[in-house]
Amino acid sequence: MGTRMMPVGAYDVEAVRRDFPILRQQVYGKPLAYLDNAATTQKPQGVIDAVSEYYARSNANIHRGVHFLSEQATAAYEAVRDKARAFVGAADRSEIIFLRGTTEAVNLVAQAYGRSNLGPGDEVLITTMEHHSNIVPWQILCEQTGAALRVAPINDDGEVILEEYERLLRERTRIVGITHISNSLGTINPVREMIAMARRHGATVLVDGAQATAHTRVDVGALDCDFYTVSGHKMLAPTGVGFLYGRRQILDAMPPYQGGGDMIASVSFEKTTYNRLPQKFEAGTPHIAGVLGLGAAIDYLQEVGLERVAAHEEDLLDYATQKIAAIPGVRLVGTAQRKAAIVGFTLEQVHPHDVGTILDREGVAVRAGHHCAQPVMERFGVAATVRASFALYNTREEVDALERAILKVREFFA
Ligand code: C6P
Repeated sequence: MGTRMMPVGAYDVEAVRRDFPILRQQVYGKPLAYLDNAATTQKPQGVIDAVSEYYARSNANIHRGVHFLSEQATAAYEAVRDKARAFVGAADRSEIIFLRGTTEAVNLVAQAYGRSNLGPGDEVLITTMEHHSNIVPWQILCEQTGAALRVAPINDDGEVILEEYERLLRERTRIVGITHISNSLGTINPVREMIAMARRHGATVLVDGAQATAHTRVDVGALDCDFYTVSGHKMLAPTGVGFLYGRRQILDAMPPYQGGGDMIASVSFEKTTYNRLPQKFEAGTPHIAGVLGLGAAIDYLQEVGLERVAAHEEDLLDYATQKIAAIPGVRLVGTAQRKAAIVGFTLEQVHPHDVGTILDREGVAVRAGHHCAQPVMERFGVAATVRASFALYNTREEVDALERAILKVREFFA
């Protein structure tokens, strides 16, 4: 599948870039510097090929047909479940539920686990830095059950204040939802420590891994979390696919999330019984092509090596932080000690959307806005930020292009 030619040893970013056809283009006559990876990453040729080969050669529905193509598609789909299990260090393949991504995963847990386990007086604890996907499903759950939502505050660097977090863990805390890496601040949370604290208080813990899996190695066994969510499109895979890891005993005891085909053992008008894990939570025809693309993305990340990716991105983060912070009028938003390669900032006197638009004309793609984390914006007293977010194929030259473009914005508004 892969067409990579990267030598073992040195990190050859140019070789990585060659695997991503979209990066070869120019926009507005300028080389594209794609720095919006927290929104979605680009896809290597191996992922694109996995999707198109499925449609060209083995398209069929899975788990249903007795014919050759269906058996092939089923085997390929289930093989990705094994890859995903190993990728996040889960103990059992039935703990991997293929879904649309993190949003669907959190909603599944809130509805299927939360509604049957929470009642009036119970509490759900999250943090100020959560993405709306890890806020709103819990608010809906609280409205439905009479439970209350509690929020652990963050400090001026964008780090969770651990003493406050621990103080908010109480006897009635049933669920804790925390992000592994903040999409707006870049903070890498001390999730292992936070999970251990929550478990000491008997809470069930969900970790939002949307921003983590393309940048750092994840081991759900070592983390000891109950749920971990993955968005495929943020880790080189197609959009519309991801998965939920769930601890087996908890998933087994949970009622289904959605009803339909594939999630049943038998159906009659008198009584329907449900399928085993993981099919119990995979109602209807899934995104088969997407899952195959996800398998190719996992292969690609494993081949390049997440430790090497992390080291490369750390270098980019240091370089970019130094360059951007030195520009007069820049205020960094998110200065945690442990950070992923995400740099959020504002520029004095210029609206972030204007910054984003001018950067775009220079070929530099960033995101400007609230990043679906409005409580973070409120905490820092800004309406929006500009966010540059890096991935394994970005270069120091692209950071230089970003710096030049920000300086142009300053000149333009001076
Ligand atoms: N953040 C961003 O530009 P989905 O859309 O379901 O794959 O993931 C939602 C989500 C959940 N948690 C975190 C920490 C996220 O960053 C995201 C998606 C994108 O930052 C789009 S808003």
